[in-house]
Amino acid sequence: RTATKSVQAQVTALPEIISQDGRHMLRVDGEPFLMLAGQVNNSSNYASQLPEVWPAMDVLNANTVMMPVAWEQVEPVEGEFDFSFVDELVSQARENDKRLVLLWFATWKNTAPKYAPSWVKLDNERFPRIIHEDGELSYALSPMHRSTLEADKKAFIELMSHLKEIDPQHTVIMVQVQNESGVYGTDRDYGPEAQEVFEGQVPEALTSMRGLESGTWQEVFGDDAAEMFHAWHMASFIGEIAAAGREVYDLPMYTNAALRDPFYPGPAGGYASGGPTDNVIDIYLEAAPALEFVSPDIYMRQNEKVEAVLDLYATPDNALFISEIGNDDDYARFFFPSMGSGAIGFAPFGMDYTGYANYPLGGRLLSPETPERIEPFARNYRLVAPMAEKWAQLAFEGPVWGVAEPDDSADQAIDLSGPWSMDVHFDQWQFGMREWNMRDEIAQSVDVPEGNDYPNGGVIVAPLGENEFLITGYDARVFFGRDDDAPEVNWLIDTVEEGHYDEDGNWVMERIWNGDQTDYGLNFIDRPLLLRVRLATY
Ligand code: N0T
Repeated sequence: RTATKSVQAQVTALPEIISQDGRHMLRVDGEPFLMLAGQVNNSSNYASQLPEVWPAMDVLNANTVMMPVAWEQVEPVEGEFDFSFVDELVSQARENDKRLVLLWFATWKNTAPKYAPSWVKLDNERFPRIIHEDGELSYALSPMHRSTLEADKKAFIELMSHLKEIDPQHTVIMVQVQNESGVYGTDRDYGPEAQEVFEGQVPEALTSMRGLESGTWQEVFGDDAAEMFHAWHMASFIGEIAAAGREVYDLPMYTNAALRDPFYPGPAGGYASGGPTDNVIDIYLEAAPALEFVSPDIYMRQNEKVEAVLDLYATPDNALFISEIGNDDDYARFFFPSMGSGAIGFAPFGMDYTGYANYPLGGRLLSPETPERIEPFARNYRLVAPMAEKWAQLAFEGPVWGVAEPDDSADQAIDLSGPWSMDVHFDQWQFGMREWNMRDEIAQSVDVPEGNDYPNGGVIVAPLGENEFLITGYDARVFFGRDDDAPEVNWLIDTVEEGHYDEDGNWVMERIWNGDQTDYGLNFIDRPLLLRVRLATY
């Protein structure tokens, strides 16, 4: 179906992010599109490695593959461009029925210029590095030099012009500009050119956006001056490249963040200073209007931290895209709160068989012999893929909600009369999750569910109309109640329908749940189930 659709829509609408009432949606070929994505390992961007990519992405059930395109690979000699890898990639993606997000690894990749061509990264005169306050030379290139910006921009324009030519059907749906920018080890460039700018006035656009008085960086931002200065100039640099690329070929563009700890960030430079961390998202959006959003790369395994990150990056101004998340088992459950935060996509990192694993950031080595290491992510995509378009539409039109199994679900599983582990309020109704990891004892059992080796459950909910909800998930028992603030009335579960959406987005009922299936909560186990629940008062 995707194939037919994309053929019909050839040369029609460009992929785009649309926003309305503070919610966002990606549209591809004019239709809502949820990126059930996977990102490859860093050095998988060569034709020799592609055979190790597609099979892993198929096991993942991914509809989108995120792939680097390195500056060093497309412009090894200044002014001589080679896009043969891009051509091969795009054609193989079509054969494998995948969309692509290209990652422009250039001036900054994990803050370093390692993916810049040698003629760039070895020429410190023409492409100056950052200088620390004590005069030490940083490994990272400075954003303060036009020569660097112009060189990167020129290559990026070539890439986008080439794409426009070879990809009328929009196999490539989005482009990431740079990768985890910022700098470690210092908070800004203290070189003479940078210092001069630092001593000048903060741009009016920035002070007025933040509602601040004008003045020098030091006057306006005090202790945060260095980081704010660096963020503004990094964002302006990246934004100018994105704008130039979009001018030739207007695909949605974004840049991604090496996160700082949402609760205990510590000083800038300990985390990537000047990158799109949570404290400067607004600066990026202001200085780089050509970027649609900035995205979090999640390598935190605690529910509380991930929830905090989702809240920080899912805002009325910033569409949420999980551009990277660790591919170890226990990260998979964060798919649910991501969807519940209105994410336009989700991408575990390192999803190929090229022989590298970023454990302990992510999981252990993937190979065709270890499909069970992909399965926690694959089963989530299997669950949502049949309703992906519907979900993207619902999340665009109204509130949706999602939750992951807690870090230690054993606590939540024990006490049947105990409090709900988490709850959510929609209008006059309240939902609760309890008893994660149910397997063999489901209905009336008061036994402690056996649980799994790692937390993996989750639930998503979307209201369909008044008193009606769409619910799906895994390994969780869902309860209902009246909202504490709602008037007390008699109520019941009117109907619970199990079903699916057909190709035209119409609901197809398969059966009605009742009796034991609804008397003890709605039980989601380890198989895909989609329920439509109607609550009523009497
Ligand atoms: C990521 C990946 C790749 C809580 C690491 C993560 C990818 C880049 N960087 O495998 O290199 O290209 O975007 C940085 C994680 C920082 C540590 C956070 C500890």
